[in-house]
Amino acid sequence: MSSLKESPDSGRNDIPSAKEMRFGIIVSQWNQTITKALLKGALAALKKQGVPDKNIIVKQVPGSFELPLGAQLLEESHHPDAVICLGCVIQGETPHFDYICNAVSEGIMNLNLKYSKPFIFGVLTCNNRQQAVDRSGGIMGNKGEEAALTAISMVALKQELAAKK
Ligand code: DLZ
Repeated sequence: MSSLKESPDSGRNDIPSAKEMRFGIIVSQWNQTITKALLKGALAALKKQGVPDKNIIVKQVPGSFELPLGAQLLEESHHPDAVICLGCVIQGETPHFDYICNAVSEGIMNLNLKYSKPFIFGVLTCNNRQQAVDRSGGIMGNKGEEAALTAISMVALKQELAAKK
């Protein structure tokens, strides 16, 4: 990983095997140069941890605002172990940014609790395009990759705690 700053996933070597896990990825088309790079990072991380291609389904939505519904539809149609939501919202001149960020973060959090399943917030919320470039495979790492590792960790936690029920 190339991240300069410390993050929960920096230098991790405790990521559980994900060979049997199944993932949905929902990715926004807005700022798609950035979101494609996030997707690339997420797919690379899942494959590195042993997830076979057949266990990954990727679907697109028009913008980040649509991520929660897209994630819910993916959950209801495919029942993956986790859904990774990827998007990029860049601050403009109007309060649109705040409305989208608040709606998406709350929407994704609600899905976690509604389905008792990890829905990962892999959405960049940036003040400018450079910040987004830096976080999608640049000097600040790739947040898509981090989102994928977080998804694996949360699926493993759910499996571990389910076994104790
Ligand atoms: C409308 C809009 C704007 C202004 N900016 C972004 C953005 O930076 N990132 C993003 O993912 N989507 C943006 N959108 C689109 C909204 O997410 C949504 O697709 C539309 O408002 C239609 O619901």
